[in-house]
Amino acid sequence: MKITDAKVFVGGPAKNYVTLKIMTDQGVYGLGDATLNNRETLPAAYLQDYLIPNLIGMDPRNSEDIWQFFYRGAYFRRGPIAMAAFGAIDMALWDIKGKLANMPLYQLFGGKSRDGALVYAHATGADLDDLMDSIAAYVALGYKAVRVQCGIPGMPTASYAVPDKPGTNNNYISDFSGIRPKVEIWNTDLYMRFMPGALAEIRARFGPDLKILHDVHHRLTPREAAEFAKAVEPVGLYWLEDPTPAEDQNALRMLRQHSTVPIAIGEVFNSIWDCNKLIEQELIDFIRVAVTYAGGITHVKRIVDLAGLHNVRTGFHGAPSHSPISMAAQHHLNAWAPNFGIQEYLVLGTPACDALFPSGHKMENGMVFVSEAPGLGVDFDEAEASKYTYSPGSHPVVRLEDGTIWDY
Ligand code: CS2
Ligand code: MG
Repeated sequence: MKITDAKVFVGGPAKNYVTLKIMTDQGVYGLGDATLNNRETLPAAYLQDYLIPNLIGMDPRNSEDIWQFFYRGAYFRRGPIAMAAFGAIDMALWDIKGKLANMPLYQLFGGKSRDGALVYAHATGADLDDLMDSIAAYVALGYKAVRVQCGIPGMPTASYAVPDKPGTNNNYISDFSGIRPKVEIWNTDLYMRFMPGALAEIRARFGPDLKILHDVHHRLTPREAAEFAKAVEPVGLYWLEDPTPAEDQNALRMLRQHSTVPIAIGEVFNSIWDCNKLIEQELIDFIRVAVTYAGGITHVKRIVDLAGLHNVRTGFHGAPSHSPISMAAQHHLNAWAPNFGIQEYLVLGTPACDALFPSGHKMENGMVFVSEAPGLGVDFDEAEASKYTYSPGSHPVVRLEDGTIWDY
């Protein structure tokens, strides 16, 4: 069996999705997602200029050898651009494998460990009253878990929380904002003084059953993170996410000495080497990698297995920048993984997105039920795709009030 061609599509409704389609001499094709948020043209170019010319003629069933060929054969390894490009190829090859076997991918991983997989939505508010309304609306929709982000009183600008209404896209990152990033100003003291009390009020309002998640978004130093985690311990968070810049794998040691709040990290990681120490030393409770950014299903399965050895559960990233293709791959992993935790679920879910990516996966009452179709269980409509073009966007850049660059 041979790969005969592969095409890359960049564009989509409200998002610059990077979709890979691999064709074979047996007529079976596979789909992959290489969407690296706000840097979409780079994995697309890596695929078009280097990877696809080498793919042609390879046997699509040899997904492990192809992964090793592109990873170890590249010499200069890892990084989000390369791993997103490999990730799309790997997803597409697994999609082909499932179609050849006439099985949904979770069956090839080892079958189902659960029917429904718990998901969480993003509740946001410009102030605490707004946020309470947003949480209440998601609870009314049947969500059992909600991430809560709030505008901070007196904060000069940055709060990465823009009020939205439940069921809409959490488009707090404008994809089509142009190549020059907005500059937001951040003040850690204001955040540290306000947020623990806000989280306590949310717990008091919604009771002990609601799973409350909060994302610090990499903005605290190790000492500040320890102080914050200690202050929020009585709230009983489901998790505290990215308390410190993720690449500093030692940063969580101090936090772990001062608080039992569960820690989730990993959405910016792109290989097992970014997180193996965090997992082996049990400095985290949830690993947040994404199938696109971390080299596809083959590599993420290795990370899930390592995490399982150390009582670390999955909490895959699922921001709006992930297309229904990589979310489908994650739905299959979530159905199988014995150490599944929760899935972030913000896929656009608009009629335009559903038309571009017809999918058999269902979300009901705060749970996702995986498709039983062979392969990924999602398709891609090239006629729909022709309606969209790439339009540059960029994450905001955050500075402190004295001008120091900080973490977005
Ligand atoms: C956020 C991300 O969902 C999350 O946990 O941290 O949405 C993040 O802001 C974006 O993926 C950045 O592109
Ligand atoms: Mg996050």
